[in-house]
Amino acid sequence: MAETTDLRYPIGKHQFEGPATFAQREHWIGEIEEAPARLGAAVSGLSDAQLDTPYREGGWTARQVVHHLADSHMNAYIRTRLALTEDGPTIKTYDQERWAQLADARTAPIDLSLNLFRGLHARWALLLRSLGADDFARAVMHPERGRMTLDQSLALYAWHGRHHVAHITSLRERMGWK
Ligand code: NI
Repeated sequence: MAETTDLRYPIGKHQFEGPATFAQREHWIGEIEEAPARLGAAVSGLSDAQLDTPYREGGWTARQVVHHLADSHMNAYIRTRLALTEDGPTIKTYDQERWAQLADARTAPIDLSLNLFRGLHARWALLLRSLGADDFARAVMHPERGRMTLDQSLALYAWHGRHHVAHITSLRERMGWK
């Protein structure tokens, strides 16, 4: 299926090897800062029935997407802190599909994760803004992806936020929800 019509990748796939320039980092940190407001706008006014609609056939519901963003970015934030305070630590992966099937991820009010996401991103951006170029070269060892620098992680999670927000905004558009 062509990328432009693949509902799983509304903004395309992500690829970045790094290292980043100062301007790229500034741009991505800005996206980390803006992500909670974008997510809030994407779900604004949706009913419970709309939130429980899968964004594609067989995909997560909009509600699961919101909770997934909080879960995923909490892991990423902790990995950022591990990279900064330990020497290339090996990180723990998690089964995101199974996390998304746990009861709270399927049914909890989205405000819980919207609030979590807002506080998390505010702290994450504050930390990222305090770092120098050397810090962005620090890394964790991912059991499947190998060495991942903070530059790569920043690029990935800036993309990841926009990627999932686009799942919800494209669902809204296709369904004609105002
Ligand atoms: Ni994701």
